[in-house]
Parts: sequence; C-alpha cells; structure tokens
Amino acid sequence: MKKTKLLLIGGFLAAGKTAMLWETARALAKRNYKVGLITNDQAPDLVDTAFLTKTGAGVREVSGSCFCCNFPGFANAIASLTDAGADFIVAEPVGSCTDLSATILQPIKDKYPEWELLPLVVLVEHARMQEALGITEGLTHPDALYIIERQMSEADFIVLNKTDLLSEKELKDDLEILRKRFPDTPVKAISALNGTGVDDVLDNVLKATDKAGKRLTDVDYDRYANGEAVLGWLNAAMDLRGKAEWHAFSENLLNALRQAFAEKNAEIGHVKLILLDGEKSIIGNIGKLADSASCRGETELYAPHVTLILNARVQMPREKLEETVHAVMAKLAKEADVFVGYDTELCLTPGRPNPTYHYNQIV
Ligand SMILES: Nc1nc2c(ncn2[C@@H]2O[C@H](COP(=O)(O)OP(=O)(O)OP(=O)(O)O)[C@@H](O)[C@H]2O)c(=O)[nH]1
Ligand SMILES: [Mg+2]
Repeated sequence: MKKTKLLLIGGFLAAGKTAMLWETARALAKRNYKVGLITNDQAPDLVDTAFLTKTGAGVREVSGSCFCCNFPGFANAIASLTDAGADFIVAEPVGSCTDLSATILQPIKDKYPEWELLPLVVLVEHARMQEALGITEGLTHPDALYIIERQMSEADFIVLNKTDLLSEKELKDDLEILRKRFPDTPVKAISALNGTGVDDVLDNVLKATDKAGKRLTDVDYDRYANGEAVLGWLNAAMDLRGKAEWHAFSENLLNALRQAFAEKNAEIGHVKLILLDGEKSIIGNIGKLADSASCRGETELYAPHVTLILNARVQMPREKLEETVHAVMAKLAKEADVFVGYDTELCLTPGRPNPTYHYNQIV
C-alpha cells in the first residue's frame, strides 16, 4: 500500500507557516495529491483553520495543546485525514514550539512506518532571524529568541520566507548568514505569499525522505518554557452587529491594537483576525510591532451581522492582554456603533511543555 506522506512546516509565530500551507496545498493539488492539512494551537477558535478551510483541502485542528504535548491528538488527526482519503498531509505546529525532532519526528519514524515522513521544514523571516542570531537588537524576549534559534538548529531544511519584501542585497546577506551559521542544513528562499520557490522546496523535500529528522538539538526546557510564558495568548470568537463597513473596521481594529501594544512596549508575536460573512471573508495580520496592519479579502463589505475570530500572541501578561483587547474593542465598537458579543474567549499563558514522547537518539 502507498504510504501517506507527512510534511511538518514549523517556524516562529508569523513566519508564514499558514501562508505556506495554503500555497503547498495548491501546488500538491496540481500534482494530483489528495491533500490534508492540520493546524495546531493552545486554544480553540483558530484563524488559521477558518482560513485554510477555504483551500478545499481536508483540515483538522489539534487545539488545547501543541502536537508534542498531545501526540495522540496529532496521530488521530492524521488518521482521520487518511481515512478521508488524504495521501499527503501538511501540518503546522504551534509557532512557539521547538524540539520537534525529539518529540514528533523520531516517535513518528519509530512508531508509524506506514507514514512517509518528509524532512522538517522551518520557516524564518528576515527581522526575527537576525534578532535571534544576535545580528540586530529588538524587543523580542531573549528566551523567545532562543526558541527561534533552536527551531533553526533542528531543521532539516531552513526556508527563508517573505523574500518579496527583501532587496537583492538583503536576500543575499540573509542566505549567507544562514548558510554560515548552519553549514550542514540546506537553506532555501521563498515567498509563501506569491508562491515563488514553493515548488522548489517541495521538489527538494520529496527527494530527501531519508533526511527527515536527522538532527537532535539540546533544548533547555526552562528557557523554552519561559520563552513561551512571556507571551499572552488570546483566542476569541465574537458576534458583531451593526452598519459598519467591515474591511475598514478590521483595519481600524488591528491598528488600534498595534498602537495599544506599542504604548506598553509589548512586542507582538502575531495578531491575526478573520471576519466572516457566509462565504465572504476578510483576513488581517500584524506580525510584529514594526509592521503595519494588513487586511485582505472582501472590500466594501456591509452586512448586519458578522463573525470575528481574533487570535493575539503578545509579549505581555495574559490579564493585561485581555484587558487591552477588551478596551480597544469597546472603544472601537462605540465609535463605529457596533454591538460586540463575545461567543467564546480564552486567554492564557502557555504552560511548561511536557511532551508525550522525548527521544534522545535519532531513529
Ligand atoms: N510579504 C509577505 N508576507 C507574507 C509571506 N508569507 C506570509 N506573509 C504574511 O505574514 C503574516 C503571517 O503569516 P502566517 O502564514 O499567518 O504566519 P504563521 O507562521 O502561520 O503564524 P502563526 O500561525 O501565528 O504562528 C500574514 O500577514 C501573511 O500574509 C510572504 O512570503 N511575503
Ligand atoms: Mg499559522
């Protein structure tokens, strides 16, 4: 029987994992694969799941815990997709997770020979990569930067994303930095947003199945836990009613949140939203304080009643994050004459990682 292919695309918050899953799903469908996607988060109500569902691929969500700490949940998601006919599964672990080789890749190789595991792809983007490697200074907590550095160290392929935003010189310099720092790891460059380079990465990982999970790194779990714990994590689903134009409303919301976090010097890990009106949607993100808010999708959207899913990962205590989001929402709602009902909301600090499995040797 043909084995189900399994590709994990890791990388820190806002590195572009979901954008790459989207493009990968498209590229694989063209190659006649039946694609399944898996999203992952510490809490339910995922912008990523709502977004990726629009690819038409089967999507499963493992929420409430990361893949490493809920390996059975991850395995069930894979089984459910293969039962539904998927022969190529692409999974996106939580952006603040590392040590995936020891906790996911080795156990898969050991326990699930029926899956064909592909090399671990880790996405990085210019600013955070440079900050993590000590080339530039920024607001990201040193222990969060430690996670990014460990992610790159354990990668089978490092993929520099968002190259459409780089000058030729920046691209050349970034590739040089990565190749010098990780001389044994293949480094590729893509733009997940416009698809450039995605097929090349796929060709390369498909040729290198014997290279999956070839690196184990030492991870200091105290630093890892703290790197996650410095982030407040909020997932909310809201019911919005009013006469607003929702594209402008979404942009105003992201800009107001950005400003509120900037005033508190709280670096953004990733703030993302999806606003849904039946088939129509608006998606918006801010990847870090230095970025401006970007919204895509439906413009000129007027509807009396829409759903908003908001996911915020910000370097501040969770109580402060919740307070800030509520205050910004309330102010904006008043100004736009919008009624906001919170359907569900979870605001948490990620707990100490406690993986289901931890292998100390390469399988
Ligand atoms: N310009 C540009 N933007 C990109 C690219 N890839 C992703 N982005 C943008 O970066 C932001 C974050 O992308 P996501 O794909 O949501 O990032 P992620 O790694 O899945 O984030 P988390 O799930 O929160 O960890 C979004 O605004 C994307 O549109 C790219 O190649 N170029
Ligand atoms: Mg994502």
